[in-house]
Amino acid sequence: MTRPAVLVARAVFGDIVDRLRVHFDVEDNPEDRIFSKAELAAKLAGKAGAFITGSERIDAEVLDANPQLRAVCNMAVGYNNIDVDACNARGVLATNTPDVLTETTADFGFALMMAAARRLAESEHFLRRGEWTKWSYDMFIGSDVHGATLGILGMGRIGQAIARRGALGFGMKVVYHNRSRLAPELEAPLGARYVGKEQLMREADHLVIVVPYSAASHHAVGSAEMALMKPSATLTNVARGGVVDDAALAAALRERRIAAAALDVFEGEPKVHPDLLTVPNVVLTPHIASATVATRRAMAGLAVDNLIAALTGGTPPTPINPQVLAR
Ligand code: 8YV
Repeated sequence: MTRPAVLVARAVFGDIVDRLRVHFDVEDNPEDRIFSKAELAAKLAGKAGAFITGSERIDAEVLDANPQLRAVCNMAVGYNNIDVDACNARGVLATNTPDVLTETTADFGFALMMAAARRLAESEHFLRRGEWTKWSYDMFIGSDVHGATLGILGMGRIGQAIARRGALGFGMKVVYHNRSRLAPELEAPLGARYVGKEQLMREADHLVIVVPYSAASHHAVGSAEMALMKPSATLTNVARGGVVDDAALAAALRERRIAAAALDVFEGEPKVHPDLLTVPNVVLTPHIASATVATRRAMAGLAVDNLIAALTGGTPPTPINPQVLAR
């Protein structure tokens, strides 16, 4: 019997890819080229499944070019790179990697928020430029994190983990906005208060955005929302580029309509809006919130578990569209 073939679309831990070789003929990409859409469709020819990351877009065209494809397994919790409706229509299973990155991503979101509040990157750049010649009372004066109001947009697993850090570790008051309100037993230990989006913008000293990207969340935070924020407030985005209007944010930062921002994700990344590169009061990191050895290995391992189960008659642990399995 011939073994199913799978594509591993990006370079990833060799020992974890080796687990696929036990079951499948694996075409991998150790040189880590980013495939164009046409190349991706061509690479998928003859493949029953694919290990993908956020840089591979799986849409109707790619699926139609590959009617043999049965599973696409994303090494990411966010899956806006996958057209799930198109997968459903063609019976293709899609999987993601929830849970394993929650705490790591929350650590980084909290670190970014603190860096923005306390002007960490801006002051470090100043020091490296050799501009530190004397102490002064207001040099890189910022705002407190402890005791401040933490505003969370998107109170899913990662939002709740950031709220836990703020409430339990830093004595922060937590306000949040989400599609739906949390159960009282989840709100209570955090002292978390559900508010409308506008109120969230008005009340937050430190706004952290953790909402998944979709057509509905495109530019959920734009100039109108920023206009409601306190001039002393900070904005942190660890969700997806496109949830924040980056051009509007750069303008708000330049004009000091808000105090500072920290971004791990960008519209059209790895390109970064040029205006963000020239405003000093923003911390910029290259989409690394989940980047610890343990977590990236856990994410890769879970994507591999999903792919093996999907193609060997097992039960994939974290399907996005489990209804496909029932067919
Ligand atoms: C990934 C992420 O590193 O999981 C997600 O949704 O944004 C990151 O953890 C990235 O998407 C690579 O696939």
